[in-house]
Amino acid sequence: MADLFGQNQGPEQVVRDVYVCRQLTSYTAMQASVQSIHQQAPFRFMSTPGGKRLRISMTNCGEFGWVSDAQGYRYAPQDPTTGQNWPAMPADFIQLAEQAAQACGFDEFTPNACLINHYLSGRNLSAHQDKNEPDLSQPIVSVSLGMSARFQIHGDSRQNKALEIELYDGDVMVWGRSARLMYHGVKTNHSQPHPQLGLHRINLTFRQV
Ligand code: MD3
Ligand code: FE
Repeated sequence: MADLFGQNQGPEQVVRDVYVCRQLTSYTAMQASVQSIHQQAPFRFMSTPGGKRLRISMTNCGEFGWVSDAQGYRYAPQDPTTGQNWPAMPADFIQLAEQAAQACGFDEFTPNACLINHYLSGRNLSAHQDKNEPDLSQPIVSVSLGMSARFQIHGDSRQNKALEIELYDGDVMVWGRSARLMYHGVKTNHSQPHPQLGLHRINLTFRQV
């Protein structure tokens, strides 16, 4: 869409194959869709295969959702807490994800899974790789909403010193190709409150699975 970057500088490459598009959207713009998903499939704390409760609550929309339990990590068409299909991916989500991917040089991206994470201030996501997706030639698109957070990009080992980038409401990250399997994490302990969401952060990650 012609106006997508009209008010905006366009994508900035932070490291090879990792892009940030600042202020591409906002919680205000995405709020209705987020709330509708939350009504159908509430945020919940999933458990790791080892039985630990995750510190960040999650839900999903789209054809498949990311699920973690005693059986392991996987993408599943149904919400295990309701037995229902995950809520459909809203049109504004799809449009945002595809346009951000295209602007960063990923033309073929059509997400069919969207994992939605909810953070309270002080909750962190420890360094990990996203490798449950079958086609690693496809990027992931991440949309930050609400309070700010510090992203940590460790590269090919979680032992590496992280490159840090602060993300604010409406910032969109796209990564793929050589960066697709990089270790990454999120810290929220120094976050700035958001005018509407306060010390809450919601992150959408769009994936093709
Ligand atoms: C990988 N979520 O759900 S993606 C996840 O803020 C997850 O909730 C993050 O990691 C969150 O699996 C958003 C973060 C991300 C950002 C930059 C990267 C992953 C990256 C750069 C390279 C590789
Ligand atoms: Fe991740």
